[in-house]
Amino acid sequence: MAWNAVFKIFVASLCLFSGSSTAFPFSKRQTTSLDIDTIQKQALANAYKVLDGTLSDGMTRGAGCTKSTVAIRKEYGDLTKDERTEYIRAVKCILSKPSKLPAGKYPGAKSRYDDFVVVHMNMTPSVHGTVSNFHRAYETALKTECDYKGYQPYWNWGKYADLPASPIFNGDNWSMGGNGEAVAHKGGNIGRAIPAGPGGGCVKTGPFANTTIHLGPLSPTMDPALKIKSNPQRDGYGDNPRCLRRDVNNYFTTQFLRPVDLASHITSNPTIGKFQDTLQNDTPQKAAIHGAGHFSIWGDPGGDVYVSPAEPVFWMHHGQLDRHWWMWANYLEAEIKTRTSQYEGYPNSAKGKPTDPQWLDVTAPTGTNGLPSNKIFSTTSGPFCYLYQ
Ligand SMILES: *[C@@H]1O[C@H](CO)[C@@H](O)[C@H](O)[C@H]1NC(C)=O
Ligand SMILES: *[C@@H]1O[C@H](CO)[C@@H](O)[C@H](O)[C@H]1NC(C)=O
Ligand SMILES: [Cu+2]
Repeated sequence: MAWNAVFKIFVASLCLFSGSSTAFPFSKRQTTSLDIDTIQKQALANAYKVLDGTLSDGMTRGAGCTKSTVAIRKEYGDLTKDERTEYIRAVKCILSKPSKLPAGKYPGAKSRYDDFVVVHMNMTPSVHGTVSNFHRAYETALKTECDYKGYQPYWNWGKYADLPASPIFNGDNWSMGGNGEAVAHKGGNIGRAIPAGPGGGCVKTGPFANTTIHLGPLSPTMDPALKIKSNPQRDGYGDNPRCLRRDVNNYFTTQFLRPVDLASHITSNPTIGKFQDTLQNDTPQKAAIHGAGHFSIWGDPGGDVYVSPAEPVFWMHHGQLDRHWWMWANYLEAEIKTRTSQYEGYPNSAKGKPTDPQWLDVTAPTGTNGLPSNKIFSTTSGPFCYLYQ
């Protein structure tokens, strides 16, 4: 499968929100001069108005989600060291719990964490109407199965032009582990040629040093000269123990994920269809945001469209995709109602319906497997009650 086609499914919460190409009466009034911090502030202010009932997003919500109870998801670098330590503990806890998948069916599923990887590998080819709840289900597992007290942090792509030196990847005790060791390797072609980054080897520093990956690879993108072992099964579900590799690089953060790129993507794509397409599809001039985030981490399994959730930072990237969509849907008061209710599935696949169920198999939080898509449009309705700061 081609990279661009396959990568569409990665947009977790976002994948769903594609479609309607109705012309927007407000598009002329939009300005590209808003910066991303202002967009975030406006979105949050509007979201609070929705919660206190002075603005409607068209969703019904129970009395339980209010200004005083709403969870605030934070950027990883904005967490205190104690909060980061608690998040790292919870991720390691999920990594250490037993799988809930049928024994023997997926030999590489060695842990509860791997359940999420298998569910993602299963849903990758089927694209629309499947993934939207995925990173939220992971957050729920951290909380309910590992007693995590915080919320899913996100990685603000625009914040770190020097990504290997960021609090996420700097390799200190409060990071998500360092870059892969520097090894000689070639770049790759992922629809566009990209140069090799400064890593490429195994992660040897920080809390996720020496992490073992079991599933995949299924769609490897690293230099074949690195001789990353093939999976014993063609479907990638066999047990293939190998090190977590990264090639964290600044190729994308310095060209395509700058604050100005993020702000311009939000302000210049007023319809959901354009917003979704431009998020997913590279042009000769620009690498699209979604893949750009994945390939800023790259490595194995980070650069493998099927197996990438086995990279522990996957969830922060998808948290940020959710936030990016949330900002787009909320920053203009007059658009909230329209933008929060749009659903069509993927531009290049059959159109979805708002009632399409969301199947997350053994990773679904209790009582939510098969939830209709229209129950997850707002981050403060249905089973959700969170905002972004
Ligand atoms: C980081 O963690 C390691 C292993 O737990 C420990 O030995 C080291 O002292 C810690 N470093 C700092 C700066 O806390
Ligand atoms: C990782 O494994 C290497 C051996 O390959 C070992 O020297 C190192 O201490 C290990 N690091 C951690 C943090 O476990
Ligand atoms: Cu993705």
